[in-house]
Formats: sequence, structure tokens, C-alpha cells
Amino acid sequence: SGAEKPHVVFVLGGPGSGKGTQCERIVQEFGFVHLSAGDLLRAERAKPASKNGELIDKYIREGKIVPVQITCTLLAEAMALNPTKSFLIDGFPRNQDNVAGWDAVVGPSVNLDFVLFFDCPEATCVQRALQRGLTSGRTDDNKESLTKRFHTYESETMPIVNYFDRKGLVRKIDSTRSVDEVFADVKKVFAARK
Ligand code: UP5
Ligand code: MG
Repeated sequence: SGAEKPHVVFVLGGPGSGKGTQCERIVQEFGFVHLSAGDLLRAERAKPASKNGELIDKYIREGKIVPVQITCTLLAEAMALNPTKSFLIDGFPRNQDNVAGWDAVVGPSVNLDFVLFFDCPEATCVQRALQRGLTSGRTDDNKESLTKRFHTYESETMPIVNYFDRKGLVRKIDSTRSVDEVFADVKKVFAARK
């Protein structure tokens, strides 16, 4: 029955808006399983036998959105490995192709609770990601990739945020403040869940 379906929260926001950081805090406090689509893609890229490794590498450097079949398969596999009933899906769905692929394959078998949206302007996002780039080793934490990532976010992901907002599903949080201040608002959203 519907009550037994796994619960899902999508976590969206610009590159460097703090999705991963806040998800870690949510896991500690509320016991979700955190699945970062970007982390899953980077792990897939790192596998020597991965047939999609080169494609993923190219898309990530260019700040482009990987075809949904690849991302959705990785998410579904990760979900199947976890007996939990609650998942934070971080950084997905990012465009119309992602929404359509998810709706066709996974959507009907889960309950989408809401979409947590971290609102953060480009300057703050880029500054944070560049700072992280000093030590992250991520191939896309450089100025050129970040400009492309933010552009993709504005042109392809914001329309998806607006689509969910029209359905009343978006919980918007100002993520320009400190990690603790942002998390205080995040906690209110999770506490208000039914
Ligand atoms: N930081 C965090 N919060 C802070 C705060 N409140 N104050 C000050 N500093 C703060 O944070 C970024 C940095 O800022 C960290 O150093 C942190 O300490 C600091 P983080 O929590 O990592 O932000 P996050 O939003 O997770 O940033 P991330 O860079 O991971 O976001 P992206 O959305 O760009 O990256 P993602 O890994 O999701 O995707 C990367 C690429 O993969 C995409 O560009 C795309 O090419 C591909 N992709 C797909 O194709 N499809 C997908 O479905 C997903 C990804
Ligand atoms: Mg992240």
C-alpha cells in the first residue's frame, strides 16, 4: 500500500548552495539516507570498467546534465540497497529530462514528501565552490566550470523548482547564512512534516 512506499525528499539549489552540507546534518538529526546524484556519478566515473565514465566526465566538466537513464539507474540501485523508508535525493532532478525519467521509472513507487530548495545567489555559490576547489579535487570546482554550472542551474533547474512550487511542494530556505542558521530553518521544515 501507499503507506509502505519509501519517502523521498528532493534537495535542490545552485552549485555550492550547501545541499551536501545540510544533508549531512539532516541525516544526523532525522535518520534519512543521503543519496547525492553528483556523488553517485563521480563514483561511477571512477570505476575502471564503467562504460559511461568518459561521458560522465565530459558532462561534469562542462556543467551539463547527464542523460537521465544513467543517473536514475544509479539512484534506483542505491535505493534498492537500503532498507530505509526515507531518502534525501540531493542534486536531482535537475531538468525536464530528469523529471520525466524519474516519473517513468521510480516516481510511482515512492512518496515525494517535498522539495527542499536552497536559495543562494551566484556570487555566494561560486565563492564557496572555488574555496572548496582548493582541496576538493573536483574537476568542476574551477571558475570556468562554475560559470557553466550556474548557467545550467538557472536555465534548466530553476524551471523544475518552479514546476514543483506550482504543486505546493517547495520549501525554500535562504542558504546565504551560516551552516547553523540555515540548519535551524531546515529543522523547522522537517519538524512540520506530517
Ligand atoms: N558551505 C556550505 N554551506 C555553507 C554555509 N552556510 N556558509 C559557508 N560555507 C558553506 O557546499 C559547498 C561548499 O560551501 C563547501 O566547501 C561547504 O563547506 C561550504 P556543499 O554543501 O558541498 O554544496 P552543494 O550544494 O552540495 O554543492 P555542489 O558543488 O555539490 O553542488 P552541485 O549541484 O554543483 O554538484 P553535484 O555534485 O550535485 O553535481 C555536479 C555535476 O554532476 C553537475 O554539474 C552535473 O554535471 C552532474 N549531475 C548530473 O548530471 N545529474 C545529476 O542528477 C546530478 C549531477
Ligand atoms: Mg553536493
